[in-house]
Amino acid sequence: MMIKETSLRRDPDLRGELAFLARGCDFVLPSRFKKRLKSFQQTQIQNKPEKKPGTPLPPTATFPSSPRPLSPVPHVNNVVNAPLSINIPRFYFPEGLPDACSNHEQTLSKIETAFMDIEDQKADIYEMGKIAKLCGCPLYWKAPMFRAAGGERTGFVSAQSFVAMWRKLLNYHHDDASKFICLLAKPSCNSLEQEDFIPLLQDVVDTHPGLTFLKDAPEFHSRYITTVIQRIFYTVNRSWSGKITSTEIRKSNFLQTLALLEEEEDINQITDYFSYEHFYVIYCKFWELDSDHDLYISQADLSRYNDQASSNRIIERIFSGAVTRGKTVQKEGRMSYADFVWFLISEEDKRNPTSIEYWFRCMDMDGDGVLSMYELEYFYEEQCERMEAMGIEPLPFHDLLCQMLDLVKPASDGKITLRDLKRCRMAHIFYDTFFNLEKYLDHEQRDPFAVQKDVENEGPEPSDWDRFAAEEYETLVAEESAQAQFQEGSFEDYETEEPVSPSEIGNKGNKSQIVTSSLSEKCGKLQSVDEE
Ligand SMILES: [Ca+2]
Ligand SMILES: [Ca+2]
Repeated sequence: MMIKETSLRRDPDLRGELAFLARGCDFVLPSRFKKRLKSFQQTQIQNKPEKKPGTPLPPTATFPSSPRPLSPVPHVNNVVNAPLSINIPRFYFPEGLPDACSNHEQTLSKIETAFMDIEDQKADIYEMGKIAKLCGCPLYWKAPMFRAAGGERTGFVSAQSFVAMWRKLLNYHHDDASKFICLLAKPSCNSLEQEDFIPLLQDVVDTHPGLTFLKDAPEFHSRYITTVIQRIFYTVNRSWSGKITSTEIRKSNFLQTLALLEEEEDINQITDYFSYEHFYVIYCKFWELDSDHDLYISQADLSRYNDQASSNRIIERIFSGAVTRGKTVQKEGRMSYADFVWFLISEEDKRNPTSIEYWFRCMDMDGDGVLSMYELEYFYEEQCERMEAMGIEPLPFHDLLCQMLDLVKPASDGKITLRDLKRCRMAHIFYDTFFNLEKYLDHEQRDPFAVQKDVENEGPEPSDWDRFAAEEYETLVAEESAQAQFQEGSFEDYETEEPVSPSEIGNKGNKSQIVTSSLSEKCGKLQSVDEE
């Protein structure tokens, strides 16, 4: 307890200012949001034109514009069973299912009419919001649409260039995921890299009502954007390739969540990807470790996380480049803020599929795709040493191994695979046993039946990450108000019981100037994180 308090006081200024920015948003339990998202997704599905999987699809000939070949099946069967192959309808639509019912020309003429109402028929980024809605797209597609129509170069988009761009897009891209990739990706690319999200997210920062308080703190824009990009890739890029495909977008909830942004004014209710509170927690955790504030942390810095709960051996593995993109970590022995986002979510939510993969990569030291006994023993050794130092008698490795094999029930004897760990739904307990002593001892003290119950109760429950972020946020804000009370005098207003609404910040005269100028001071020294 003592240690935590001192570490939190290390940089009270930034902590205080960040908290100040974040306050004023009503705290909402993630479970409530989950329910909301679910009902929203259901209405989205209901609103979409019916696409029954059983309904025979129109023959390809109806869509001469499609550049994609037919499914390979007819070619394979050509010789052996030609008549049958003719009857197989096309079923592979990488650009989405073409929708014969929608009248593109009607939409395009509506867009042209809308441009007539705009001065000089030139739409700026704000007018583009209306155009996006006319196109049947979520509001926050406006920045990518604006860019795709060449608006970045001239500062506006003409009816002609927009209609030409949109007509071409409609011809080749039939569902939201395919259209979205086409709008954001670099020319002739069919997947999205991290930087492709920047214009969209900058527009969210600039125009979302839940982030207006960030207007006076441009230094924080890139931190927030970096965080959101990492969270998007963490969740959506299931292949770890660094490139998000339309299939990955379709399988994720990203587009639904993005659409939800225009309905929900409180960004903190959108706990997936966008929550400012989640950003705040991640950034504060990093700030605590990054003592010289150059936005990189060393192996020694990272090992201080959560009172040295993680073993040195696992931290060494993280720094060996097992789970990080690019060569910064390996070459210079330092971890960037972006990499820290992955670490933190993985550490605090070991049930998440990406987290299971993250730790598997760390523990699989020889990279053969299985965790062998010698790898388990290597990590358990350090746990034993630590327990002995604390006066706890550790379980002999052999007994522990029996326990773990019983927990994971690997398909093949003595070899634990990624699939085994995902299937057993106990990966969090397995991993903590090998490299997080604090959490291992916690699990040990819990009733094993309670653990089982946890697993059975899965469903609308918030994830371990959502729970962690919510608890940490409350702690951080409570500490910040205690700090504010301590620093009375020039900060009198901070003592009010009610959290200050971010919208009020702009009207606070001198005090807001203190906050933003001191914030700028802190940030001026830091380099932009999104340059990596
Ligand atoms: Ca540093
Ligand atoms: Ca191995």
